[in-house]
Amino acid sequence: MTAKFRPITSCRTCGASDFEQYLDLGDMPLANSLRLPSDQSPEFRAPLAVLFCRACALSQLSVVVSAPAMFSNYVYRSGISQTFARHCATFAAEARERASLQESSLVVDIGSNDGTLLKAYREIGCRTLGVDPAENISAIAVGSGIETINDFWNLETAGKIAEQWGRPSLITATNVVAHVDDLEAFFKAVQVALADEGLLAIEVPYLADLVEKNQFDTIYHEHLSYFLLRPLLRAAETEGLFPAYVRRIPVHGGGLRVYFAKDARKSDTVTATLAFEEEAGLYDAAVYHRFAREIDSIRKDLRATLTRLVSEGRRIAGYGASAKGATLLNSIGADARLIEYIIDDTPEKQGKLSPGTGIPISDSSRLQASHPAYLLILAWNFVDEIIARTSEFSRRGGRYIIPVPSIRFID
Ligand code: JHZ
Repeated sequence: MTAKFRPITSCRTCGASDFEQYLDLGDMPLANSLRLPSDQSPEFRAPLAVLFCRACALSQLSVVVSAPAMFSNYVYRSGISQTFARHCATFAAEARERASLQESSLVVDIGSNDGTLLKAYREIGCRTLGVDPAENISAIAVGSGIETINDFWNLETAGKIAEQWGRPSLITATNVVAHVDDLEAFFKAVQVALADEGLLAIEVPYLADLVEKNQFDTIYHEHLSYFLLRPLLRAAETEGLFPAYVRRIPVHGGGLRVYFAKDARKSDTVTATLAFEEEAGLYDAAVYHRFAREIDSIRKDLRATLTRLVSEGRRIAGYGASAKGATLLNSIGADARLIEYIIDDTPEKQGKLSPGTGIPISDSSRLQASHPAYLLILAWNFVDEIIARTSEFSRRGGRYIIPVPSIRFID
């Protein structure tokens, strides 16, 4: 599918056109567009820059890449990490209480991927239904018994669900809302499908964590918005969805989990989170300009350290061909001379090349056979799990490099 992009002209949540750019990572390939070694066609690239909306403080990319090109065939599978599967189980237990789910309750997951989250709801006895635009990944979910509609979330899909399956007591969307260009249509469709007493529970990466922990690599074309609670509430409230409860979650480096209901409720958690954002200066552009300056020096440090190690004859491999890894590697101009290969346990990624850098992606047998001196952990959100998986590498004296918040070595 041919990718296209268009510049944004107004803010996704408030409609204003008063932007201030604070980060420019240059033209970048699509983070999950892995290539076959035989593919000689020119690689698609689009600007990767972040704008701050002076009116409502939503950070957002300066361009929107066409969604079908990014999501109709997908390589990311949420079930590869056990840490994430455990996170889904605790989320399901919490949401069961909050949404008073019964055995017969229907749970719909938007962007259901391989069905990992819905399996947790199936475990607690609910009826489940996934919605996901990726044909290949939906087929994996269906293969493991998770009924899935292979489509984007929109009014048509929502209407079809309400008519054919009934209105869900809980709709979930984890790591989806940041990927959505038309938030109005997204929340409108939730409003149509959701039972009157039902809840929408979403998880989004939190901009407060991104800035505090220098997670610049989580910026890529799929992530159109970088949310604070305030602009997120504004978008949902416009469509009659009101916050019932919010909390910070540790997964993927730090996010927000927000429950929305159709009736306005008072929540101390919402008041406290908004107060925190105000006090932390997150509604002011200055904090983001500071962040951007820090990112510049982190990229330089990382590039210099890796280059020095290689010039001293040390071999470096990567672990986790994550989307954020693509931003990180491209932002330091890495190629296979710097990072020899990347290990990833996702079958869909193996045998392909990391976008922009051309670094080959292999299964873990290559690590055992080739003994690099260092492993650069590109999925730093799962550092403990990856270290546990590669105990043989460290037993032989291999060292880990963690790139963010700033370069750090682990023996
Ligand atoms: P991981 C994805 O980003 C894409 P990515 C998406 N756009 C999004 O929003 C975020 O998730 C939340 C591999 N791995 O999860 C699996 C192993 O091989 O950090 C993945 O390829 N072995 C939806 O891609 C990668 O690492 C392991 O033991 O940045 C991790 O990618 C573990 C733990 C991971 O998300």
